[in-house]
Amino acid sequence: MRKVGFIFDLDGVIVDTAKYHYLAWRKLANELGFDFTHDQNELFKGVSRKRCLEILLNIGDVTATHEQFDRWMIDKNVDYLEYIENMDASEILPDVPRVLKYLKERDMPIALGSASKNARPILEKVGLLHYFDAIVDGNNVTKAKPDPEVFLIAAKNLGVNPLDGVVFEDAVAGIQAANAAGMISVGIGDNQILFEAAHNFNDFTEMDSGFLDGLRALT
Ligand code: B16
Ligand code: MG
Repeated sequence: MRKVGFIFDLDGVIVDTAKYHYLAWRKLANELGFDFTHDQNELFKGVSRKRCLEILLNIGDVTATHEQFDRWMIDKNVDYLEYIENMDASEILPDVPRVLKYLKERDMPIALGSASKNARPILEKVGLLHYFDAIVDGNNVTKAKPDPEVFLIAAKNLGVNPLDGVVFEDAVAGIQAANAAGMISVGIGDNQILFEAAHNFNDFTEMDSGFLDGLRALT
C-alpha cells in the first residue's frame, strides 16, 4: 500500500534555533567590526552555513581569504554549539509533539529535512529524535533549498513516492523546494510571506487532526 511521508524542517518548524544562530553570527560580525541586526537575520533562515557567511561578509563589506572563511565558519559553529548546549524540551514550538505523536500512532513515516548540520543533536536534546524514521540534514545534501534535493532524499529514505510527500516549512526557499519536488507544501508562519505554500498555518496549534487525516488519505 502507498503511504504519505511527512517531512519536517527543523529551525522555525520544530524549534526556534534562529535566535541562537543570530547570536553566533552577531558575535562574529562584531568581532569583524560591524553590526548584524535581527532583520538581517531573517535572510539567514533555511540558508546553509556557508551561504550565511557569504551574506554576512557582504553586509560588512569584508573580504576573506579561503583560510579566514573556513576559520570563521568554524568559529561561528563553536559559538552556536555553546548557545544550544542547554536546549531542552521547553524549546519545542507549540503542538509539535501532538502532531508527531498523532502521525506516529497512525504508523505514518516521518523524516527531518533540514539545512542544519547540527540537526540530530538538537532533536536529541529536545527529546524528539525517536519520532523520526529518517534524518536528512546539511551533512547529506550537496544542493541547498530551494533545490528539492533534501526532500527527495528524505522521501527516498522513507520509501515513499516523492509525490506522496508532505513538507512542513517556515522558509520561502523550503516551500519552493517542496513544490519543486512535487510534494504538498505546508507553510508554518506568515501566509503573506509563504504564499507559495499549498496550505498555511501560523503554527501547529491551528492544525487539527481533520487536516492531518485529509493528508493521510491522499493516496
Ligand atoms: P548549521 P533549517 C537552517 O535550519 C537555519 O534556518 C539556518 O539559519 C542555518 O544557517 C542552517 O540551518 C544551517 O545550520 O549551521 O547548524 O549547519 O531551517 O533548514 O532547519
Ligand atoms: Mg526552517
